[in-house]
Amino acid sequence: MARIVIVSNRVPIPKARVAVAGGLAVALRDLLVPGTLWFGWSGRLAADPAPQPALVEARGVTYATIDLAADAHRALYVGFANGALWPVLHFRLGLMHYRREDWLGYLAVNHTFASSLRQMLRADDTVWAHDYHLLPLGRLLRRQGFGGPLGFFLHVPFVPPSVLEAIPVARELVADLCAYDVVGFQTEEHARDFRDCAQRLLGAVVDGEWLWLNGRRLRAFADPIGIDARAFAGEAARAVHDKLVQRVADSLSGRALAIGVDRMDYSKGLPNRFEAYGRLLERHPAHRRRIHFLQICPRSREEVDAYRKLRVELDRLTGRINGRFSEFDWTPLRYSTRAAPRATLAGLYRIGRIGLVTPLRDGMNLVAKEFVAAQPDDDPGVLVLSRFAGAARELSEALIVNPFDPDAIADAMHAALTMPVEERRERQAVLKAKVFRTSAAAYCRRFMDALAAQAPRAVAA
Ligand code: GDG
Repeated sequence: MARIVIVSNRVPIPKARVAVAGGLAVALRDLLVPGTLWFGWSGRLAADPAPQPALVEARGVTYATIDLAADAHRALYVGFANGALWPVLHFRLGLMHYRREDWLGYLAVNHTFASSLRQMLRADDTVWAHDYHLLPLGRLLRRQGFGGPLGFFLHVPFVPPSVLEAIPVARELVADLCAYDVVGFQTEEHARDFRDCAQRLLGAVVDGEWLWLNGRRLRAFADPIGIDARAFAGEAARAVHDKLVQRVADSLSGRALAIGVDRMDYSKGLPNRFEAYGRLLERHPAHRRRIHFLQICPRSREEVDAYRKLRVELDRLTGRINGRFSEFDWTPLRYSTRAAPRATLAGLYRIGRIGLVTPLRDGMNLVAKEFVAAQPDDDPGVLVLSRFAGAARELSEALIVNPFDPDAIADAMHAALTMPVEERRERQAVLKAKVFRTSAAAYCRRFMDALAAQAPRAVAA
Protein backbone atom coordinates (compact mmCIF):
# COMPACT_ATOMS: atom_id res chain seq x y z
CA MET A 1 0.00 0.00 0.00
CA ALA A 2 1.24 3.51 -0.82
CA ARG A 3 2.53 5.50 2.14
CA ILE A 4 0.34 8.35 3.39
CA VAL A 5 2.09 11.63 4.15
CA ILE A 6 0.11 14.15 6.20
CA VAL A 7 1.24 17.77 6.21
CA SER A 8 -0.07 20.41 8.62
CA ASN A 9 1.23 23.61 10.14
CA ARG A 10 1.56 22.10 13.63
CA VAL A 11 2.35 18.44 14.22
CA PRO A 12 0.71 16.76 17.22
CA ILE A 13 3.55 14.48 18.31
CA PRO A 14 2.01 12.10 20.86
CA LYS A 15 3.68 11.80 24.22
CA ALA A 16 4.80 8.29 25.13
CA ARG A 17 1.88 6.09 26.20
CA VAL A 18 -0.60 8.98 26.20
CA ALA A 19 -3.68 8.56 24.01
CA VAL A 20 -4.13 10.90 21.04
CA ALA A 21 -5.55 14.10 22.55
CA GLY A 22 -7.64 16.10 20.13
CA GLY A 23 -8.11 18.16 16.96
CA LEU A 24 -6.59 16.92 13.74
CA ALA A 25 -4.90 13.96 15.43
CA VAL A 26 -8.30 12.55 16.44
CA ALA A 27 -9.82 13.23 13.03
CA LEU A 28 -6.96 11.45 11.25
CA ARG A 29 -6.52 8.65 13.78
CA ASP A 30 -7.49 5.96 11.25
CA LEU A 31 -4.66 7.07 8.96
CA LEU A 32 -2.03 6.94 11.70
CA VAL A 33 -1.02 3.38 10.89
CA PRO A 34 2.59 2.16 10.99
CA GLY A 35 4.52 3.64 8.09
CA THR A 36 2.62 6.94 7.91
CA LEU A 37 4.67 10.15 7.86
CA TRP A 38 3.40 13.42 9.39
CA PHE A 39 5.33 16.56 8.48
CA GLY A 40 5.11 20.17 9.69
CA TRP A 41 6.38 22.87 12.02
CA SER A 42 7.82 21.82 15.38
CA GLY A 43 6.26 24.79 17.20
CA ARG A 44 9.80 26.06 17.95
CA LEU A 45 11.54 29.19 16.72
CA ALA A 46 15.26 29.06 15.94
CA ALA A 47 17.81 31.69 14.92
CA ASP A 48 19.11 29.56 12.07
CA PRO A 49 16.74 26.61 11.50
CA ALA A 50 18.16 23.43 9.98
CA PRO A 51 16.52 22.38 6.68
CA GLN A 52 16.63 18.71 7.74
CA PRO A 53 13.53 17.67 9.67
CA ALA A 54 13.90 16.23 13.17
CA LEU A 55 12.33 12.76 13.34
CA VAL A 56 10.31 11.20 16.15
CA GLU A 57 8.74 7.70 15.93
CA ALA A 58 5.61 6.87 17.90
CA ARG A 59 3.56 3.71 17.37
CA GLY A 60 5.10 3.20 13.94
CA VAL A 61 4.23 6.71 12.72
CA THR A 62 7.13 9.03 11.85
CA TYR A 63 6.68 12.66 12.88
CA ALA A 64 9.04 14.97 10.97
CA THR A 65 9.29 18.59 12.04
CA ILE A 66 11.31 21.66 11.21
CA ASP A 67 11.89 24.82 13.26
CA LEU A 68 11.16 28.25 11.82
CA ALA A 69 12.98 31.58 12.10
CA ALA A 70 11.01 34.17 14.10
CA ASP A 71 10.44 36.54 11.16
CA ALA A 72 9.33 33.69 8.86
CA HIS A 73 6.85 32.54 11.48
CA ARG A 74 5.60 36.09 12.01
CA ALA A 75 4.97 36.61 8.30
CA LEU A 76 3.28 33.23 7.84
CA TYR A 77 1.26 32.86 10.98
CA VAL A 78 0.62 36.33 12.37
CA GLY A 79 0.85 38.29 9.14
CA PHE A 80 -0.65 36.44 6.22
CA ALA A 81 -2.45 33.32 7.50
CA ASN A 82 -4.17 34.84 10.53
CA GLY A 83 -3.93 38.56 9.71
CA ALA A 84 -5.24 38.38 6.12
CA LEU A 85 -6.47 34.95 5.05
CA TRP A 86 -8.44 33.95 8.16
CA PRO A 87 -10.55 37.16 8.24
CA VAL A 88 -11.26 36.99 4.49
CA LEU A 89 -12.28 33.34 4.64
CA HIS A 90 -14.61 34.24 7.54
CA PHE A 91 -16.22 37.12 5.61
CA ARG A 92 -14.53 39.79 7.78
CA LEU A 93 -12.97 42.05 5.17
CA GLY A 94 -12.71 44.95 7.62
CA LEU A 95 -10.30 42.90 9.76
CA MET A 96 -8.00 41.95 6.87
CA HIS A 97 -4.49 43.41 7.12
CA TYR A 98 -2.76 42.56 3.89
CA ARG A 99 0.95 43.35 3.52
CA ARG A 100 2.89 42.23 0.50
CA GLU A 101 5.88 41.28 2.65
CA ASP A 102 3.67 38.93 4.69
CA TRP A 103 2.46 37.24 1.52
CA LEU A 104 6.05 36.80 0.35
CA GLY A 105 6.98 35.45 3.79
CA TYR A 106 4.04 33.01 3.62
CA LEU A 107 5.27 31.80 0.22
CA ALA A 108 8.82 31.51 1.53
CA VAL A 109 7.77 29.30 4.46
CA ASN A 110 5.72 27.11 2.13
CA HIS A 111 8.83 26.85 -0.03
CA THR A 112 10.89 25.78 2.98
CA PHE A 113 8.24 23.19 3.86
CA ALA A 114 8.19 21.84 0.29
CA SER A 115 12.01 21.59 0.00
CA SER A 116 12.36 19.98 3.37
CA LEU A 117 9.53 17.49 2.78
CA ARG A 118 10.65 16.74 -0.79
CA GLN A 119 13.86 15.12 0.50
CA MET A 120 11.74 12.57 2.36
CA LEU A 121 9.14 11.78 -0.31
CA ARG A 122 9.05 8.55 -2.31
CA ALA A 123 7.58 8.40 -5.81
CA ASP A 124 4.54 6.38 -4.71
CA ASP A 125 3.62 8.48 -1.66
CA THR A 126 0.17 10.03 -1.29
CA VAL A 127 0.37 13.52 0.22
CA TRP A 128 -2.54 15.08 2.14
CA ALA A 129 -2.00 18.71 3.23
CA HIS A 130 -4.24 20.54 5.69
CA ASP A 131 -5.55 24.04 6.06
CA TYR A 132 -5.01 27.63 5.08
CA HIS A 133 -1.37 27.86 6.12
CA LEU A 134 -0.39 25.55 3.28
CA LEU A 135 -2.35 26.57 0.17
CA PRO A 136 0.78 26.84 -2.08
CA LEU A 137 2.47 23.66 -0.83
CA GLY A 138 1.07 21.35 -3.54
CA ARG A 139 2.18 23.60 -6.40
CA LEU A 140 5.65 23.91 -4.88
CA LEU A 141 5.95 20.14 -4.44
CA ARG A 142 4.95 19.64 -8.09
CA ARG A 143 7.55 22.20 -9.13
CA GLN A 144 10.13 20.16 -7.27
CA GLY A 145 9.19 17.10 -9.27
CA PHE A 146 6.82 15.20 -6.96
CA GLY A 147 4.39 13.25 -9.18
CA GLY A 148 2.22 11.30 -6.72
CA PRO A 149 -1.36 12.04 -5.65
CA LEU A 150 -1.76 15.37 -3.84
CA GLY A 151 -4.79 16.23 -1.73
CA PHE A 152 -5.73 19.25 0.34
CA PHE A 153 -8.43 19.81 2.94
CA LEU A 154 -9.57 23.28 4.00
CA HIS A 155 -10.85 23.29 7.59
CA VAL A 156 -12.23 26.84 7.40
CA PRO A 157 -14.96 28.21 5.11
CA PHE A 158 -14.40 29.32 1.53
CA VAL A 159 -15.96 32.49 0.14
CA PRO A 160 -17.62 33.63 -3.10
CA PRO A 161 -15.48 35.42 -5.73
CA SER A 162 -16.78 38.87 -4.76
CA VAL A 163 -15.36 38.38 -1.24
CA LEU A 164 -12.15 36.56 -2.16
CA GLU A 165 -11.22 39.24 -4.68
CA ALA A 166 -10.65 41.67 -1.82
CA ILE A 167 -7.37 39.93 -1.10
CA PRO A 168 -4.86 41.13 -3.67
CA VAL A 169 -3.46 37.62 -4.27
CA ALA A 170 -6.86 35.97 -4.82
CA ARG A 171 -5.89 34.57 -8.24
CA GLU A 172 -2.65 33.11 -6.91
CA LEU A 173 -4.46 31.44 -4.02
CA VAL A 174 -7.06 29.83 -6.27
CA ALA A 175 -4.35 28.72 -8.70
CA ASP A 176 -2.43 27.20 -5.79
CA LEU A 177 -5.46 25.16 -4.73
CA CYS A 178 -5.94 24.03 -8.34
CA ALA A 179 -2.48 22.43 -8.27
CA TYR A 180 -3.84 19.69 -5.97
CA ASP A 181 -5.66 16.67 -7.41
CA VAL A 182 -8.44 16.74 -4.83
CA VAL A 183 -9.51 19.68 -2.67
CA GLY A 184 -11.91 18.95 0.18
CA PHE A 185 -14.20 21.44 1.92
CA GLN A 186 -16.46 21.19 4.95
CA THR A 187 -19.69 21.85 3.04
CA GLU A 188 -21.01 21.84 -0.50
CA GLU A 189 -21.49 25.62 -0.24
CA HIS A 190 -17.74 26.13 0.36
CA ALA A 191 -16.84 23.71 -2.45
CA ARG A 192 -19.19 25.54 -4.82
CA ASP A 193 -17.77 28.93 -3.86
CA PHE A 194 -14.29 27.62 -4.64
CA ARG A 195 -15.37 26.25 -8.03
CA ASP A 196 -17.00 29.62 -8.78
CA CYS A 197 -13.73 31.39 -7.91
CA ALA A 198 -11.72 29.04 -10.16
CA GLN A 199 -14.18 29.67 -13.00
CA ARG A 200 -14.28 33.43 -12.60
CA LEU A 201 -10.67 34.18 -11.70
CA LEU A 202 -8.85 31.53 -13.77
CA GLY A 203 -11.33 30.57 -16.48
CA ALA A 204 -11.55 26.96 -15.27
CA VAL A 205 -14.33 24.84 -16.75
CA VAL A 206 -16.65 23.43 -14.09
CA ASP A 207 -18.36 20.08 -14.57
CA GLY A 208 -20.18 19.05 -11.37
CA GLU A 209 -17.49 18.53 -8.72
CA TRP A 210 -14.76 18.52 -11.35
CA LEU A 211 -12.71 21.40 -12.70
CA TRP A 212 -10.75 21.47 -15.93
CA LEU A 213 -7.78 23.80 -16.06
CA ASN A 214 -4.72 23.75 -18.34
CA GLY A 215 -5.49 20.22 -19.53
CA ARG A 216 -5.76 18.89 -15.99
CA ARG A 217 -8.75 17.70 -14.06
CA LEU A 218 -9.17 18.17 -10.34
CA ARG A 219 -12.01 17.52 -7.96
CA ALA A 220 -13.36 20.03 -5.42
CA PHE A 221 -15.92 18.38 -3.17
CA ALA A 222 -17.55 18.48 0.26
CA ASP A 223 -16.14 16.07 2.84
CA PRO A 224 -17.53 17.19 6.21
CA ILE A 225 -15.16 16.41 9.08
CA GLY A 226 -16.47 14.29 11.95
CA ILE A 227 -15.45 13.25 15.44
CA ASP A 228 -14.82 9.87 17.01
CA ALA A 229 -18.32 10.00 18.52
CA ARG A 230 -18.23 6.58 20.18
CA ALA A 231 -15.01 7.33 22.05
CA PHE A 232 -16.19 10.82 23.01
CA ALA A 233 -19.56 9.59 24.28
CA GLY A 234 -17.74 7.01 26.43
CA GLU A 235 -15.39 9.68 27.76
CA ALA A 236 -18.36 11.92 28.62
CA ALA A 237 -20.19 9.13 30.46
CA ARG A 238 -17.06 8.29 32.48
CA ALA A 239 -16.26 11.96 33.15
CA VAL A 240 -19.33 12.40 35.32
CA HIS A 241 -17.05 10.94 38.01
CA ASP A 242 -14.35 13.54 37.24
CA LYS A 243 -13.75 15.65 40.38
CA LEU A 244 -13.96 18.99 38.60
CA VAL A 245 -17.15 17.99 36.75
CA GLN A 246 -18.68 16.88 40.05
CA ARG A 247 -17.71 20.18 41.67
CA VAL A 248 -19.36 22.12 38.85
CA ALA A 249 -22.47 19.90 39.03
CA ASP A 250 -22.70 20.47 42.81
CA SER A 251 -22.23 24.20 42.40
CA LEU A 252 -25.25 24.40 40.09
CA SER A 253 -27.60 23.52 42.97
CA GLY A 254 -30.18 22.21 40.50
CA ARG A 255 -29.90 25.16 38.12
CA ALA A 256 -29.62 24.57 34.36
CA LEU A 257 -26.16 24.82 32.83
CA ALA A 258 -25.71 26.57 29.49
CA ILE A 259 -22.24 25.85 28.13
CA GLY A 260 -20.08 27.40 25.43
CA VAL A 261 -16.60 26.15 24.47
CA ASP A 262 -14.61 28.08 21.91
CA ARG A 263 -11.11 29.27 21.17
CA MET A 264 -11.21 33.00 21.81
CA ASP A 265 -11.76 34.00 18.20
CA TYR A 266 -13.87 36.74 16.64
CA SER A 267 -15.39 34.21 14.25
CA LYS A 268 -17.06 32.42 17.17
CA GLY A 269 -19.62 35.18 17.82
CA LEU A 270 -18.89 35.49 21.54
CA PRO A 271 -19.94 39.12 22.12
CA ASN A 272 -23.32 38.41 20.46
CA ARG A 273 -23.73 35.28 22.59
CA PHE A 274 -23.03 37.21 25.79
CA GLU A 275 -25.42 39.92 24.74
CA ALA A 276 -28.05 37.27 23.95
CA TYR A 277 -27.71 35.87 27.44
CA GLY A 278 -28.30 39.35 28.86
CA ARG A 279 -31.42 39.63 26.70
CA LEU A 280 -32.69 36.27 27.97
CA LEU A 281 -32.36 37.38 31.59
CA GLU A 282 -33.89 40.74 30.82
CA ARG A 283 -36.87 39.48 28.82
CA HIS A 284 -37.52 36.29 30.79
CA PRO A 285 -36.90 37.17 34.44
CA ALA A 286 -38.28 33.72 35.39
CA HIS A 287 -34.95 32.23 34.28
CA ARG A 288 -32.95 34.40 36.67
CA ARG A 289 -31.37 32.32 39.44
CA ARG A 290 -32.37 29.18 37.49
CA ILE A 291 -29.48 29.12 35.01
CA HIS A 292 -25.70 29.42 34.91
CA PHE A 293 -23.90 30.16 31.69
CA LEU A 294 -20.35 28.78 31.63
CA GLN A 295 -18.15 29.99 28.79
CA ILE A 296 -14.80 28.23 28.40
CA CYS A 297 -12.73 30.30 26.09
CA PRO A 298 -8.99 29.50 25.87
CA ARG A 299 -6.94 32.46 24.65
CA SER A 300 -5.77 32.21 21.09
CA ARG A 301 -3.52 34.09 18.60
CA GLU A 302 -2.81 36.94 20.98
CA GLU A 303 -0.09 38.24 18.64
CA VAL A 304 -2.90 39.45 16.35
CA ASP A 305 -4.46 42.78 17.25
CA ALA A 306 -8.10 41.80 16.65
CA TYR A 307 -7.78 38.96 19.18
CA ARG A 308 -6.46 41.24 21.92
CA LYS A 309 -9.37 43.62 21.30
CA LEU A 310 -11.84 40.76 21.54
CA ARG A 311 -10.51 39.85 24.96
CA VAL A 312 -11.04 43.38 26.26
CA GLU A 313 -14.56 43.34 24.82
CA LEU A 314 -15.43 40.03 26.50
CA ASP A 315 -14.02 41.19 29.85
CA ARG A 316 -16.24 44.26 29.57
CA LEU A 317 -19.38 42.32 28.63
CA THR A 318 -18.85 39.77 31.43
CA GLY A 319 -18.56 42.59 33.94
CA ARG A 320 -21.66 44.27 32.57
CA ILE A 321 -23.86 41.16 32.69
CA ASN A 322 -22.68 40.03 36.09
CA GLY A 323 -22.84 43.58 37.46
CA ARG A 324 -26.39 44.00 36.25
CA PHE A 325 -27.94 40.61 37.04
CA SER A 326 -25.88 39.03 39.85
CA GLU A 327 -27.42 38.47 43.21
CA PHE A 328 -25.39 37.96 46.36
CA ASP A 329 -25.71 34.19 46.02
CA TRP A 330 -25.95 33.85 42.24
CA THR A 331 -23.48 34.77 39.47
CA PRO A 332 -25.16 34.37 36.07
CA LEU A 333 -22.05 34.18 33.88
CA ARG A 334 -18.88 32.19 34.55
CA TYR A 335 -16.17 32.88 32.06
CA SER A 336 -12.75 31.25 31.92
CA THR A 337 -9.91 31.95 29.50
CA ARG A 338 -8.07 28.80 30.57
CA ALA A 339 -8.28 25.55 28.60
CA ALA A 340 -10.01 22.61 30.31
CA PRO A 341 -8.72 19.01 30.08
CA ARG A 342 -10.57 17.12 27.35
CA ALA A 343 -12.20 14.63 29.75
CA THR A 344 -13.49 17.47 31.93
CA LEU A 345 -14.89 19.17 28.86
CA ALA A 346 -16.71 15.96 27.87
CA GLY A 347 -18.25 15.72 31.35
CA LEU A 348 -19.30 19.39 31.34
CA TYR A 349 -21.03 18.98 27.98
CA ARG A 350 -22.88 15.99 29.39
CA ILE A 351 -24.35 17.96 32.28
CA GLY A 352 -25.13 20.90 29.96
CA ARG A 353 -28.82 21.68 29.47
CA ILE A 354 -27.98 23.98 26.56
CA GLY A 355 -24.97 23.85 24.24
CA LEU A 356 -24.35 27.31 22.80
CA VAL A 357 -22.57 27.17 19.45
CA THR A 358 -23.18 30.49 17.74
CA PRO A 359 -20.24 31.37 15.45
CA LEU A 360 -20.71 34.15 12.91
CA ARG A 361 -18.98 31.82 10.43
CA ASP A 362 -17.29 28.46 10.96
CA GLY A 363 -15.95 25.77 8.65
CA MET A 364 -17.61 22.99 10.63
CA ASN A 365 -17.44 23.49 14.44
CA LEU A 366 -16.58 20.30 16.27
CA VAL A 367 -17.95 21.53 19.59
CA ALA A 368 -21.48 21.13 18.17
CA LYS A 369 -20.79 17.46 17.40
CA GLU A 370 -19.03 16.87 20.72
CA PHE A 371 -21.97 18.34 22.66
CA VAL A 372 -24.40 16.00 20.87
CA ALA A 373 -22.16 12.94 21.35
CA ALA A 374 -21.84 13.69 25.08
CA GLN A 375 -25.56 13.95 25.88
CA PRO A 376 -27.39 11.25 27.86
CA ASP A 377 -30.30 9.66 25.94
CA ASP A 378 -32.89 9.86 28.74
CA ASP A 379 -32.59 13.55 29.67
CA PRO A 380 -30.63 15.24 26.89
CA GLY A 381 -29.70 18.90 26.58
CA VAL A 382 -30.50 21.08 23.58
CA LEU A 383 -28.03 22.37 21.02
CA VAL A 384 -28.44 25.99 19.92
CA LEU A 385 -26.53 26.23 16.65
CA SER A 386 -25.61 29.03 14.27
CA ARG A 387 -26.85 28.59 10.74
CA PHE A 388 -23.40 29.80 9.59
CA ALA A 389 -21.50 26.88 11.12
CA GLY A 390 -20.81 24.08 8.64
CA ALA A 391 -22.29 21.73 11.26
CA ALA A 392 -25.74 23.28 10.69
CA ARG A 393 -25.87 21.61 7.24
CA GLU A 394 -25.99 18.25 8.99
CA LEU A 395 -27.43 18.99 12.45
CA SER A 396 -30.74 20.50 11.38
CA GLU A 397 -32.61 19.13 14.46
CA ALA A 398 -30.70 21.59 16.66
CA LEU A 399 -32.33 24.97 17.34
CA ILE A 400 -30.85 26.84 14.40
CA VAL A 401 -30.29 30.58 14.91
CA ASN A 402 -28.95 33.60 13.08
CA PRO A 403 -26.00 34.54 15.32
CA PHE A 404 -26.18 38.20 14.32
CA ASP A 405 -29.51 38.46 16.15
CA PRO A 406 -29.00 38.28 19.95
CA ASP A 407 -32.78 38.24 20.48
CA ALA A 408 -33.08 35.12 18.29
CA ILE A 409 -30.39 33.39 20.38
CA ALA A 410 -32.23 34.45 23.55
CA ASP A 411 -35.49 33.05 22.12
CA ALA A 412 -33.77 29.75 21.32
CA MET A 413 -32.34 29.57 24.86
CA HIS A 414 -35.82 30.15 26.25
CA ALA A 415 -37.22 27.43 23.96
CA ALA A 416 -34.46 25.06 25.08
CA LEU A 417 -35.11 25.72 28.77
CA THR A 418 -38.84 25.11 28.40
CA MET A 419 -38.71 22.22 25.90
CA PRO A 420 -40.51 19.04 27.07
CA VAL A 421 -38.26 16.06 27.59
CA GLU A 422 -40.02 14.04 24.82
CA GLU A 423 -39.11 16.65 22.22
CA ARG A 424 -35.56 16.85 23.53
CA ARG A 425 -35.22 13.06 23.25
CA GLU A 426 -36.61 13.02 19.70
CA ARG A 427 -34.24 15.73 18.51
CA GLN A 428 -31.28 14.15 20.29
CA ALA A 429 -31.94 10.69 18.81
CA VAL A 430 -31.72 12.05 15.25
CA LEU A 431 -28.74 14.30 15.99
CA LYS A 432 -26.86 11.51 17.69
CA ALA A 433 -27.41 9.12 14.77
CA LYS A 434 -26.00 11.76 12.42
CA VAL A 435 -22.95 12.49 14.57
CA PHE A 436 -22.17 8.79 14.89
CA ARG A 437 -22.62 8.24 11.16
CA THR A 438 -20.53 11.18 9.92
CA SER A 439 -17.52 10.10 11.98
CA ALA A 440 -13.85 10.97 11.70
CA ALA A 441 -13.23 7.56 10.14
CA ALA A 442 -15.87 8.21 7.43
CA TYR A 443 -14.26 11.60 6.69
CA CYS A 444 -10.81 10.04 6.13
CA ARG A 445 -12.17 7.20 4.06
CA ARG A 446 -14.10 9.54 1.74
CA PHE A 447 -11.05 11.73 1.18
CA MET A 448 -8.68 8.83 0.53
CA ASP A 449 -11.18 7.22 -1.85
CA ALA A 450 -11.54 10.50 -3.74
CA LEU A 451 -7.77 10.82 -4.04
CA ALA A 452 -7.36 7.23 -5.23
CA ALA A 453 -10.16 7.71 -7.79
CA GLN A 454 -8.40 10.76 -9.27
CA ALA A 455 -5.45 8.69 -10.53
CA PRO A 456 -4.15 8.87 -13.21
CA ARG A 457 -3.58 12.51 -12.39
CA ALA A 458 -3.08 14.23 -15.73
CA VAL A 459 -5.82 13.67 -18.28
CA ALA A 460 -5.92 15.49 -21.58
CA ALA A 461 -8.82 17.91 -21.87
C1 GDG B 1 -11.03 24.67 12.79
C2 GDG B 1 -12.23 25.33 12.07
C3 GDG B 1 -13.40 23.14 12.12
C4 GDG B 1 -11.79 24.07 22.73
N1 GDG B 1 -11.53 24.55 23.97
C5 GDG B 1 -10.92 23.55 24.64
C6 GDG B 1 -10.80 22.45 23.79
N2 GDG B 1 -11.33 22.80 22.62
C7 GDG B 1 -11.48 21.89 21.48
C8 GDG B 1 -12.92 21.59 21.18
C9 GDG B 1 -12.84 21.17 19.71
C10 GDG B 1 -11.69 22.02 19.19
O1 GDG B 1 -10.94 22.47 20.32
C11 GDG B 1 -12.20 23.25 18.46
O2 GDG B 1 -12.68 22.87 17.22
P1 GDG B 1 -13.71 23.77 16.42
O3 GDG B 1 -14.18 22.96 15.28
O4 GDG B 1 -14.80 24.18 17.33
O5 GDG B 1 -12.95 25.09 15.98
P2 GDG B 1 -11.49 25.58 15.42
O6 GDG B 1 -10.45 25.47 16.47
O7 GDG B 1 -11.72 26.96 14.93
O8 GDG B 1 -11.15 24.58 14.22
C12 GDG B 1 -13.52 24.61 12.42
C13 GDG B 1 -12.15 22.54 12.72
O9 GDG B 1 -10.99 23.29 12.33
C14 GDG B 1 -11.94 21.09 12.29
O10 GDG B 1 -11.96 20.94 10.91
O11 GDG B 1 -14.54 22.47 12.65
O12 GDG B 1 -14.60 25.18 11.69
O13 GDG B 1 -12.31 26.72 12.40
O14 GDG B 1 -12.49 19.82 19.60
O15 GDG B 1 -13.39 20.59 22.06
N3 GDG B 1 -10.23 21.29 24.15
C15 GDG B 1 -9.78 21.19 25.44
N4 GDG B 1 -9.86 22.24 26.32
C16 GDG B 1 -10.44 23.42 25.98
O16 GDG B 1 -10.53 24.34 26.79
N5 GDG B 1 -9.22 20.06 25.84
